[in-house]
Amino acid sequence: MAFPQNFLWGGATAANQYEGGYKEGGRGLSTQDVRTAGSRTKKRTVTYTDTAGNLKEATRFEPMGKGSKGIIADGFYYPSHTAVDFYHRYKEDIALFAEMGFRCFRMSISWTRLFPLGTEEMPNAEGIRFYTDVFNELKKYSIEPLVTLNHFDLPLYLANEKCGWTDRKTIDCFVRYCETCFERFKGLVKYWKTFNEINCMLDWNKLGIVSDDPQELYQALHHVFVASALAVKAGHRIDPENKIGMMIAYGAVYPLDCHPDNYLNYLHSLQNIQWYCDVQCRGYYPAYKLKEFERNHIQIVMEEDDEKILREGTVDFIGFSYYFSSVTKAGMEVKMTGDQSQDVPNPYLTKNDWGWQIDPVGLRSVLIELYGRYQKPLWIVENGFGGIDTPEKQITDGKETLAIHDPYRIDYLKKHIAEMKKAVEIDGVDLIGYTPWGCIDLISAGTGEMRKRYGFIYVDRDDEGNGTLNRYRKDSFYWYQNVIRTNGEEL
Ligand code: BGP
Repeated sequence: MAFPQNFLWGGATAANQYEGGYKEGGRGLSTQDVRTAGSRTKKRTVTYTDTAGNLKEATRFEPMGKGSKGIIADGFYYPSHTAVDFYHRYKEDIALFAEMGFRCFRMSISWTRLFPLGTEEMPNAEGIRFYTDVFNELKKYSIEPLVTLNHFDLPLYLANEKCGWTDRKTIDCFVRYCETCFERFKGLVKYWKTFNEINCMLDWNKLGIVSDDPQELYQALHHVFVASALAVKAGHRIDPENKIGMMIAYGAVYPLDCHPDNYLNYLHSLQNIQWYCDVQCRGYYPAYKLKEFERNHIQIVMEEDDEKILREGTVDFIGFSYYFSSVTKAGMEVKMTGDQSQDVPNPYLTKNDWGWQIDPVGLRSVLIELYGRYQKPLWIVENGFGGIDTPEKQITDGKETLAIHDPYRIDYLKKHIAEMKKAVEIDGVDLIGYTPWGCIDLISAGTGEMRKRYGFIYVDRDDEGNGTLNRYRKDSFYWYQNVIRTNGEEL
């Protein structure tokens, strides 16, 4: 058998795209709650007021300017508010995950459900109760939770009033929140990740930053690194059983051809992604990044203990998302922004409807690359096929239901799992888990749409927020159930 007996098969979600209940149970607003819906051709925006009180919109990388405040405005649709309503339907969903045979379930905790403003000393009791109930429900079916402590959502209050991660004090707020999670959910949760896709955080939604000045962006990110390391240390102290990982968006990258300049650029593109792992796995900024800071006159202000904290707070495993690969050529920089359409097409690959180049072999290459470089256990915490499903009405046992035939999704996952298998069996990679993204249909992070579906479970909801929210098993549901049952032997 290629995969170890205890291999963690499961699926992945995130609170801001799945949970909903945005004003219930004492929850506070987050930066994701002021993000509108978009599409492949129309970018999502943040609605905010400028210092003169004018209502404005900004896309992800447009700096909003000092004094701007994210707000919910009339006439806009904000998909995170209801999302697909895990808040009220978690029992039904977890039962479906159990039916598929999940051994693990990746979810995130909404920071503002526990600390509505982010600055409180004590957590919101209702929030603690909600997650305790969810973890107990998972326990009932022996499903291990894998919890992301921060999946792109920052308390709106911290963003609006404290400039988010630009302010070093946000570190204390985050660490307090993490310590609360480690203490309150001790014995219920063992696997954690600090920040989702840390290499995709350089914008207002994640950092609460209103400028695009690299000096400010990197300083804010430095605070995130320190906060993550402190959280790792706290997690280990509170429960030595805890395994705490980092998380990065990591696609395969190729040089256009064997021209030496293209190869060199490819190496630099890799560094552009790897330096995040270097900091979180090795515990220090790599020399090539420090040189880059120096060239660009960026000076990271560090407090006396920061270097020590980074060294002591290295992670136990690497979690990464893998969806596509990219091609790089001299003069071009590859950024893992998550919603990029690949600028240089790869003639050997096909694309999905959102322009993402499908590359199962690239997943094996990435597993070899990451394991070779860091020798830490790896976990594919996101992977999957975002596509349009066409449900068909059918009558089963006299009741009308929906059938969803999704051979394209099965094909994508089958090919990726086959490559994972080779990485484990042939290349000796220590792979501990696989949690495909959006195991149940949810809101797309990049576009805010519902139509970009990843799930094994179909959710009746459209891009404007209409639909019953009822759940239906897709063909891929039964296929994945058999993959788990045979521990990946039958694909
Ligand atoms: C990653 C995020 C997820 C998820 C996924 C798919 O970047 O961690 O939150 O949504 O990408 O992206 P999208 O939803 O844009 O298809």
